[in-house]
Amino acid sequence: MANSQYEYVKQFEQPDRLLPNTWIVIRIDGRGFTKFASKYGFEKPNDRRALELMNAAARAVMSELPDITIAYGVSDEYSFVFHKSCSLFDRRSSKLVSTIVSTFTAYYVHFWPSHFPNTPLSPPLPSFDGRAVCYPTVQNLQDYMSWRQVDCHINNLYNTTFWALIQQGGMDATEAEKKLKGTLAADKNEILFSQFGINYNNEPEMYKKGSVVFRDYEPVDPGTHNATAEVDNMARPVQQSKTQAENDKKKRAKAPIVVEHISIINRDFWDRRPWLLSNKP
Ligand code: DGT
Ligand code: MG
Ligand code: MG
Ligand code: MG
Ligand code: MG
Repeated sequence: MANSQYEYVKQFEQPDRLLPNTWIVIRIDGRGFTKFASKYGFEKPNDRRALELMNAAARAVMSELPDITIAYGVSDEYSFVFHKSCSLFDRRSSKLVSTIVSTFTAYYVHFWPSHFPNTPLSPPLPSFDGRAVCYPTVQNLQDYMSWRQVDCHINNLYNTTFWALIQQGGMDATEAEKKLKGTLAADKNEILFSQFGINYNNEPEMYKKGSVVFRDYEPVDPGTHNATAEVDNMARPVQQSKTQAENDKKKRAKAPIVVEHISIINRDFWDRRPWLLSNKP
């Protein structure tokens, strides 16, 4: 761009680089989805079509942005995690957040007709807000993910019981709310079972656990990796590690992106998939 007398305005731009070496979580959330859900007749408390549409949009975002390690979705929200070593867009917050939000929204609208074939979208169209938060340790990141999944469980148990009282028990919203006031999880399980014959454990996993999206990818086995590196170190150490990194990158780019409805609170999830949090993404 040529210099001009106007160029000084550039100095007004504020830097917004996110703290280096921290896990970046970008959470997006549907704007006014209470109204949106009722406009399109989403089933209560869970609409499978709507949740699968969210998952399809999240998968598309992940395939466009290979820097995303894992994502977790529930209700009208999705959290996308960037590895702590990520340098995409120089870690500029507004650029990362706006890219995720607009890519997600575009795919949500794009995939709408395949999930709601009989209900065309009309204005006001769906939109999402977004924010970025940095977590300095793996423990903090795992606690963040656990927080969202616990929230999913608490809300789903409440909503499942609330709507059973209304849809099957004939209560109105005020009566159902009153009935549930001060109840613990065990009480809600008991109401569901004794009054409606519903065993909460048998409810769909997507409703109880939310959706976890990740690359089902296994880097070169560390054992083999090291052994090969040792032999090759003498001859051409730089090329070897470069090739391995390249191969890993290719493998990663090709890895299928899966959506599962499993516990991420349980350490086992992370232990079984060390590549998700490894130091060399
Ligand atoms: P916001 O985020 O401040 O703009 O406002 P809302 O209305 O989006 O509120 P939020 O995000 O706290 O809550 C999500 C709303 O979306 C909540 O009212 C329930 C609705 N929602 C999400 N998924 C479903 C679904 O599968 N079925 C139904 N019926 N509603 C859903
Ligand atoms: Mg909100
Ligand atoms: Mg919302
Ligand atoms: Mg929400
Ligand atoms: Mg541009």
